[in-house]
Amino acid sequence: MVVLRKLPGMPGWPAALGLRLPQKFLFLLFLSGLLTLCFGALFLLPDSSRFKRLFLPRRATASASSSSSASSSSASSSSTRDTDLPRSPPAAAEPRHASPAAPRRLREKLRTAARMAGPPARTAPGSRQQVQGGESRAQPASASPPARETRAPFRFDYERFRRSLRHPVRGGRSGEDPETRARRMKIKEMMKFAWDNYKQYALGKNELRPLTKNGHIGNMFGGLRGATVIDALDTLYIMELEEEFQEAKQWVEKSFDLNVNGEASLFEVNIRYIGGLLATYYLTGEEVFKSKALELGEKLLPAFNTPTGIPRGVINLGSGMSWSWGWASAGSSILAEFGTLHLEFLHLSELSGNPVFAEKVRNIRRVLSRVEKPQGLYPNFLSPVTGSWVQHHVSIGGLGDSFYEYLIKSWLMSDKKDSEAKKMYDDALEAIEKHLVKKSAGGLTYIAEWRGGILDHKMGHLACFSGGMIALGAQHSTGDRRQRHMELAAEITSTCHESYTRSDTKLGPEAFRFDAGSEATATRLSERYYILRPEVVESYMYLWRLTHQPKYRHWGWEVVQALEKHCRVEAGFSGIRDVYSTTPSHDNMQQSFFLAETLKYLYLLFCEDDVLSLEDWVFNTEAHPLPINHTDSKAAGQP
Ligand code: DMJ
Repeated sequence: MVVLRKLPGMPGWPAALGLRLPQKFLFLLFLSGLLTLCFGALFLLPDSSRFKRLFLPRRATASASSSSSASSSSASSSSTRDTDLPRSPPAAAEPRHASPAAPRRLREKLRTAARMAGPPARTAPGSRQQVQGGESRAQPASASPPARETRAPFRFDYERFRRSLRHPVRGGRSGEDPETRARRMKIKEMMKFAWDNYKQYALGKNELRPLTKNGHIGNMFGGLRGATVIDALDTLYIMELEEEFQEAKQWVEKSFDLNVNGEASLFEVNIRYIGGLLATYYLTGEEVFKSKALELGEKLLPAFNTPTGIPRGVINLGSGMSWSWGWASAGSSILAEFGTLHLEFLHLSELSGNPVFAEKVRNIRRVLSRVEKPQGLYPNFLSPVTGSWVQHHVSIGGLGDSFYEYLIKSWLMSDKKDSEAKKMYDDALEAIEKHLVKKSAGGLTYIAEWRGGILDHKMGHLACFSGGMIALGAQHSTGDRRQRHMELAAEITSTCHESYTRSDTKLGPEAFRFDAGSEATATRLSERYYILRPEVVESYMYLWRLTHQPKYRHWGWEVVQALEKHCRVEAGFSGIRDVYSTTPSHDNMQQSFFLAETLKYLYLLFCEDDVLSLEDWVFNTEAHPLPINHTDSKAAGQP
């Protein structure tokens, strides 16, 4: 040892002290004991200590700290650490935090500290959650096993997933006619224009204000920024806008901050941010998208701590506090919100190995399948406290819409294994057909809204997604039922097309009515606006893919021309205030879903069917593609 070596010309320390042999021996014994103690004490120093980092290998430092302080790891929650979840035990039985060099008593101490700290940080959000009215039941935020140190880290096998796809994600591109190609290229140009202007004037804000050339933040995303970046990612990728995709990716890597403290819509954060990140991860395999999605998913968990497990609509992403929308009757939760989590949450569990996300949405399913449905219909407001309906308003448009969509898509995404979802979808559609589907005097089929048994003969623009959904579901029925549903899907889509063609701008209003002599037109001033919504072109895309009738491409092209004429402005695309007036009155907002959905569905309408094939993908309600779980290829362990 360096300190005891005799230097030339100098007596050694013990000799200099004039010690005899037995004394020298005792001195050496004392010195080595002292050194061992000092080394052991390193383990008790905080992570930040320079000494600790200097003397201990990195791995031992991290693991010791993660087990000895659950609260500190939750505060700095790194997604990869929290979600590299253990599934099976590792070969070595020794806990990872116990360095072989540490003395036994010290190791005991560390074990005790780890036990007292409890389960890993994943469960922490639930524990600091507070709920309005203090009615939260003691519901663990995580049901996964706490003994992380005895299990191997979970890794999602991305390569295997890619081999399970039946088509290349961006398609094969063979033998298309020049007109289709030119139209697709035009839509790609629109996407580039929308992105470039967002990037130039609003990068890092949630949306672009194209008239005033600045950014909009809004209050839906709880302090999160870059809604347009996240919503645009997979569209840029699919359209092969490589440079623009890299710009968006770089923003996510460098500037996308999840440590925010604000009130967010659980639904919007899920469909736009988590959906967009998950889809981009599956398309590209880039870890950053996965880890951000998982980290954000964890932040949403406290919203589920209610007596029924039905989440509340609003959550503070910093504190975990959650509450219901002020406008929702009697503190209720909204069907289209808590019913539109299933697809994303199953994928969060699939990618993390953490069952907590899947458990949350399975519980929602359980509550919904048990509650009594008036005439077989699902009202839009449910109490998260009692689990019963708060008022009887039923709609396949706003407040209800994507709940139905997620039932049929859950079944498809499960490779047709989730038969409960299929049955709930079939039963709901049957009740809708029986009570809500109507024909106007002029012969247009529409889906009315229902208010405690009384029909409101109105269809919202949002309800126009249902043509595509019903066509998609019909593919898996047989005989009469299949034909009836395909006809219904085509008729609804045609009615929605009418709502566009009957306006002066050839764009459709927010809501249209079938009463007092009106047929597919808005009768109220407040319903005349168009905010770049996708639902009508979404149905064109599905019906094109499922029937190949050219009219759907014609109708899609009409929309492209109308958008160019009435919504394109110098610095992006803007919604308009009145679809019945050709004198432009722009709303100065380029919605993020215009890039996520409207332009993506238009583009796909002019693509070959193998681009994001319906055999491999389901689209979440924000048009972010999530893969179908091909169970046959998994079982066989092959592509
Ligand atoms: C999108 O954010 C989603 O489609 C959602 O389901 C409801 N509608 C908007 C676009 O209109």
